[in-house]
Amino acid sequence: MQHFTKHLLMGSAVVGLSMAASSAAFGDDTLQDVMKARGLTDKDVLAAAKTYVPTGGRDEFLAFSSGGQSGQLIVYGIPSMRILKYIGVFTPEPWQGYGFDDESKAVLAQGRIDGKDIKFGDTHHPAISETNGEYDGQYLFINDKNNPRLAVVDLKDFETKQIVVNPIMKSEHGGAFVSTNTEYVIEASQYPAPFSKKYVPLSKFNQKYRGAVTYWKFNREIGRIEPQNSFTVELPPYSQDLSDFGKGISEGWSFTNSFCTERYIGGIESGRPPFEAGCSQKDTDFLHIINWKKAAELIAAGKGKEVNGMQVLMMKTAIKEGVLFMLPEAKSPHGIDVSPDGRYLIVSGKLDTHASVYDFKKIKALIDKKDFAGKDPYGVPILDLKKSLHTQVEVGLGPLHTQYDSKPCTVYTSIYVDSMVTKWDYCKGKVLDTLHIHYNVGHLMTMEGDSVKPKGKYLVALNKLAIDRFNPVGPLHPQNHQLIDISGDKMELLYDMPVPLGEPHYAVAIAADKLKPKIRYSTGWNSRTDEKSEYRTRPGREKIVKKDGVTHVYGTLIRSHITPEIIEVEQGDTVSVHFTNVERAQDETHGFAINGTNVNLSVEPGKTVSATFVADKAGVFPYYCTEFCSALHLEMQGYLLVRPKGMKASSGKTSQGTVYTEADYSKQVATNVQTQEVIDSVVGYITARNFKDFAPVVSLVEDATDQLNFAADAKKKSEDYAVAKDWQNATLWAQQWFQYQVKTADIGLRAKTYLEEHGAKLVETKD
Ligand code: K7E
Ligand code: CUA
Repeated sequence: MQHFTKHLLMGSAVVGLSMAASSAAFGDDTLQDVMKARGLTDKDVLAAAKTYVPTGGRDEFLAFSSGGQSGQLIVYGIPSMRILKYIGVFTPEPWQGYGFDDESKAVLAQGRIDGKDIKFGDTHHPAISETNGEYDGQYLFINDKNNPRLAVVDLKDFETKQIVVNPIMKSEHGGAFVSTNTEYVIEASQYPAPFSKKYVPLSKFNQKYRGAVTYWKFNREIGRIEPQNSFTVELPPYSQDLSDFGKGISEGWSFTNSFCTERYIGGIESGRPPFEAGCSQKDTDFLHIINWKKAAELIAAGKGKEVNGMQVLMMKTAIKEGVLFMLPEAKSPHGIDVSPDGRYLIVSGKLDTHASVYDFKKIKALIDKKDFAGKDPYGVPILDLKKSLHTQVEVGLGPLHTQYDSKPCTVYTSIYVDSMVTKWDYCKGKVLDTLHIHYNVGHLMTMEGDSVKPKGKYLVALNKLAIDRFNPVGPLHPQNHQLIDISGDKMELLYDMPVPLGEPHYAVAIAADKLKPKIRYSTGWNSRTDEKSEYRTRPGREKIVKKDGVTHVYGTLIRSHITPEIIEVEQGDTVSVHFTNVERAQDETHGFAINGTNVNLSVEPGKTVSATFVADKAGVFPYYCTEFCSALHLEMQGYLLVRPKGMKASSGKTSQGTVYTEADYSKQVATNVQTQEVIDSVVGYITARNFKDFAPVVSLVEDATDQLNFAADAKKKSEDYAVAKDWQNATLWAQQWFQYQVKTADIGLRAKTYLEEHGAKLVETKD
């Protein structure tokens, strides 16, 4: 024990020594030696230096990448490409307890479709909330293509707060994209289907199948989508694809492209040429141009029709009121990307070699003059392609997505078939540079590239195939995100990052300093509803109560114990455990898992989470904390005892462990007195410095003070027992007193280290 305390005190000194030793060994190698030994070129070393973030350092940007079929989000830093977090969105994520505690289960349950739990999500496009067209770092939205759903993630704690289900679509690809002040989040359907849930034969495709684009109303005050204030515009049964909102001069408009405007229906099994052949007969498909501001007004004026609880502006009304227009675009387009000033729309046809730049000024003039080239089969006015174009540029074979640089007129387009990125000037219409990519690039991402003020600097190519880029790990390969330096005239490839979590279609990156996530929750917080939990519990107020047939356990978690330590119920009881993490220290998450029950909680400081289950089997079920939270983490344990139905609770004595004597008591007290000296010296160090200037240290000090109060409490108990000569209890409480001291010392040392590393200054003492 004494040794342990000393070790705690020495902690920082020991680390210091070993670092000195290893840097000496490191120092024997010159950079040249290392380059030679590892076969690195000057270019490699330069790339390494550009991406390396020294230990303890921070990245300049954070990227939020779709986790594809995993239904999750991946958060990583740029330029280091270090993965920081996965965020559970449409699927359970055990580490975060997402989908295991009652609070987050309620979020996932919002994503049920017709009462059915959907166990995966096909996430494609994340979008960060915007204020005046700039990323504001408050919220993030992401879509599920397979089951048309949209999720809201709050960037205050990087947690999923809401899932909404689109009630009329059967698939959805053109989301999520936000309007310039995040009034709406757009979601466009992909594969045409009837709005109803009924069977409709394919022979009725043209009449009964439809596309749609939904504008989900976002209420920033409460951080939630309001389905009752959202609406949809009905579209022809084309396969609508990606979308984007207008801004600047195109503010109030949105754009959605489409493929298979042939409305071709395959059927290889019955001898018909397949979809892929029939869906690319025409040379052009249609960009849908929608005046969403006007559509919103029409809905507000009662011109919508309710379909499955959703307000829909039917095509007929949309055409009559001048809300919907079509613009031809080169064969099988994919991305539509609006320029930062909102004037230009860049679209590329996957089966073409060109990127087309449309000029919204020209489009708007044609619409205002009602200068149309024709109508589609549903009566939607079609604008003239040539009259709307600014320019077309040959960028390569299979162009997909375009991203904007901070440099004027500069864009990057992913070229799928040629496996390259083309940098080009969309004002002058000329190619500036190309870079070979490994392999088959999908989306590209520049820093804050979808905003009105792209930040340039880096480009990430989100590649579909990794093939031979990494150590082989079986037939299923990771995806590859390639980091490219775009600060100079030539693009430079810097780094390959394997992404082992579904196909990450798209990602968005934001300047890291715009994000201000919280360090801990205010105590007793339900993070999923963003309010105080009705089950919050203060230390000392833990209890087990039976109410309406449910045994509620109101517990707390703090280093290093779970209160209560024993939960006894009767077989068949419904048990609802509620745990509040009462820690104030940063990063002191506790887990809580019970054997055989699927109960698995992650309880971050301040959070209250619950798990409700039926104790259907009699037996003994240990529970414990799943996060290595302190030296006595393994002792953070307890038992759930489930008595067979009808059996009386046992009143027998429990095992007390070792039998203690007065000598044991005195020995423990001596250890505690020495430990206290250690604590006092750490406290002395901290209080002699301007620790109040460091918020994290202030929390640690508060936390340590709590622990010291607990220690004082245990000390008092041990002394009372000693007076009564009950050496058993006196020694056990003296040991508990020591446990609290150890925690105090642990926190104290963390505070001391923080002060040392952040240049705290000595303050004048008044005595
Ligand atoms: Cu091109 Cu869904 Cu945006 Cu995949 S999508 S790449
Ligand atoms: Cu708490 Cu381990």
